[in-house]
Amino acid sequence: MVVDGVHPSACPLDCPDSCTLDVHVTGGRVVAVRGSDRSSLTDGVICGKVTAFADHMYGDERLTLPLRRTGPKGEGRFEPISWDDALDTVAENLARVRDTLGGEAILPCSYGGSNGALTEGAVDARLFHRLGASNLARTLCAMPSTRAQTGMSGKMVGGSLEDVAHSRFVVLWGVNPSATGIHLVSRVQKARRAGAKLIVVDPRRIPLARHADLHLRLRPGTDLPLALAVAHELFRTGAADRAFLAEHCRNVEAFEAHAMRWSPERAAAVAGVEADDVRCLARMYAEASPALIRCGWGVERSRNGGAGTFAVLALAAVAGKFGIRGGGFTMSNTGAWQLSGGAAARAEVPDTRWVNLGRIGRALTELRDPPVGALFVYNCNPLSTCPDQEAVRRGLLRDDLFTVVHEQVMTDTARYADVVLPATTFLEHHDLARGYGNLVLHRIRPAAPRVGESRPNHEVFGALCDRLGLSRDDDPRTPDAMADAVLDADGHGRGEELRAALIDGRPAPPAAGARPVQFVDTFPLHEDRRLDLYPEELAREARETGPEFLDYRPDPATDEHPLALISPAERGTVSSTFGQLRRTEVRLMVHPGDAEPRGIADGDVVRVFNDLGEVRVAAKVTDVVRAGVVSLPKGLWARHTRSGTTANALIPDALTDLGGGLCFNDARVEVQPV
Ligand SMILES: Nc1nc2c(c(=O)[nH]1)N[C@H]1C(S)=C(S)[C@@H](COP(=O)(O)OP(=O)(O)OC[C@H]3O[C@@H](n4cnc5c(=O)[nH]c(N)nc54)[C@H](O)[C@@H]3O)O[C@H]1N2
Ligand SMILES: Nc1nc2c(c(=O)[nH]1)N[C@H]1C(S)=C(S)[C@@H](COP(=O)(O)OP(=O)(O)OC[C@H]3O[C@@H](n4cnc5c(=O)[nH]c(N)nc54)[C@H](O)[C@@H]3O)O[C@H]1N2
Ligand SMILES: [Mo]
Repeated sequence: MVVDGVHPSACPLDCPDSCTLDVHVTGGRVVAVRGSDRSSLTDGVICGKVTAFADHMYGDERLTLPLRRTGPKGEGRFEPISWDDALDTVAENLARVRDTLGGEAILPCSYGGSNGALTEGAVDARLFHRLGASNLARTLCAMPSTRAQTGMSGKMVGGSLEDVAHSRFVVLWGVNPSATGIHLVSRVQKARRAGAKLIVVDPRRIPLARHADLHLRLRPGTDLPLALAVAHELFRTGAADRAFLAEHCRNVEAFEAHAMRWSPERAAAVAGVEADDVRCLARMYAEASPALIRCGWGVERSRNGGAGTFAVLALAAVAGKFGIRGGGFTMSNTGAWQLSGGAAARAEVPDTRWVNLGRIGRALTELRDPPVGALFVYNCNPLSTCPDQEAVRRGLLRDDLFTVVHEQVMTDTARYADVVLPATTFLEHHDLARGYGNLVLHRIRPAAPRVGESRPNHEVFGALCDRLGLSRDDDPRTPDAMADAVLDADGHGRGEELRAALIDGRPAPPAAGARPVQFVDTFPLHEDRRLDLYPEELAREARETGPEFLDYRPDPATDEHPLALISPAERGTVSSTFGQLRRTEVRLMVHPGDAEPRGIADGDVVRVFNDLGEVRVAAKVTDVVRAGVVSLPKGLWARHTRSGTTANALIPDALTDLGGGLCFNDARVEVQPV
């Protein structure tokens, strides 16, 4: 029972900051969500999105009842049905598809809606694994960079975001914290006030670039040659830390050989920056301490994304920037935890085919033996967030596909469902969430009564397991039993300790501590505790997908489609989450040097197109983007453009060099006035 008052909670949305929250409830409704000071990173401050979370919970578009489709797919006409009817229909269809086409014809589709261990990979995994469904390769984000980090260090924990305030040199490389993790902004500003230099490497002038000492506005997808050229300069000028490299790294020669092929001049020509700026970055970095590289996810989403991320992070080793608070690198800190919802699933991963989520359009339209007969979407809005939007749409339109969508609001994807199930939000259900930037673990409990008849994931999947005869007596079913199962399986053996720590909404630190220093408190997880600068596993993987590891894969621009399209994160949404609340008009950013020869004036409606599709939107002529690059926000809904298509309609489903990730920042397009 949830009562009025102020309840502790935490945000499990897909964001590095994992804020600790206080939720004010009056008359059974959330009236305010505020940042708590129970955790030092949050420090009483949260973003506008979660401050306004009540608008998402209680807005007109919130789903409150189970629905059955009454019109053609995509039209969005539904009628309410009871939960019993809805669950019976879903169970019957899953059983039908399994019995006629085989378990592999069932495809789960989930990604970043909830980063919690009780809402993702838990009872859902129990259902799909026991059904013998196809396995989902969750590639939409962080795959290339995870491969790079794992190969280099086994995913060594990075520094805490709080400690950025101690840095005297901060490189923001392909990250825009003003939108995507606001607590870094105040720490960067604090460091700057204490004299730190700030470097930004981004094709756009992000808000923090206005305060930067140096801004390298590279062409998208050219981080690899740029970072190798910085390494080249460090080696050439004798600034490389040979003692650190000898003691703590392996395969230095192979990395150095690749770096020496990229003079600042050669890299500058490819990346579209000044060679002097490359040298300047190397010199300033070599001289500064503590010096930090904060790498974001803008780098990984291209043909060179895995190797590019690798080369960026390797600079900290070449320059020997570890062993000091505020130094080293930081990117994803999930390596700090060895916890997974799988411990609550109690189900083996079946030996069935793997389907790459980023190629779901292809999967729905082309897979045979068996084709996909049932699609179960939850924690995800694939029509808005996956590549090749028109292929995804063609797949969702198939008459012989049974689609169920478990959602909080009527997303673009949900409009194509046969059955829509209303989902609770994180203020209405239990979860266990670990930060991927902030080093915290939270036990989330319901802070407010459920809206309408919405239900949490574990209840829906549990009910389906029951109906399909897949439940077992010893399955953890209640949130507490599930949380205990996850914590008891902690790879660091800290189950008891974590359980005791996670009371009263207090966050718990990882085994490495809340503010670890690299090469003091945390080390590479390889057996010899060394960083590998040319890992054999990555060399093998690169060879399977193209040229050698750390060899540059050239720009795919053509005469017909000369402009690079990027689609970075926006302040008001998390991917497509909260998109229904977006009221402002969306515009395509075009550089004046690209707009003028095409006869495009500010505010004109333009067609952005390539062989895959077309988007019609108004143009914003601005030098926030560099020449040769156009930008549309990620996570748009159909309603946000004149054509009902978004950037994803222009993004091919080509895979990155490592990890089978997606090239969201590597599409090529042309733009014309309409
Ligand atoms: N408000 C908000 N917060 C979010 C999200 C959101 O959608 N909205 N998304 C969440 C998620 S899922 C993630 S993964 C993180 C992502 O967090 P970030 O890494 O900050 O996000 P992105 O916006 O993808 O990319 C960052 C920057 O990379 C730049 N960029 C594009 N291409 C390149 C390139 O080739 N090289 C370089 N160096 N830079 C490039 C873009 O211009 C952008 O400014 O944020 C999370 N937080
Ligand atoms: N063009 C372009 N596309 C991109 C990217 C890009 O840079 N450019 N970035 C990619 C990135 S970084 C990411 S992470 C992906 C994200 O892609 P998605 O995983 O599709 O993320 P969201 O758009 O946030 O959709 C998540 C949905 O889950 C729902 N949800 C939230 N909590 C729950 C829950 O507890 N239960 C259920 N059943 N549903 C819930 C939300 O309401 C929301 O509609 O998008 C990728 N797509
Ligand atoms: Mo992401």
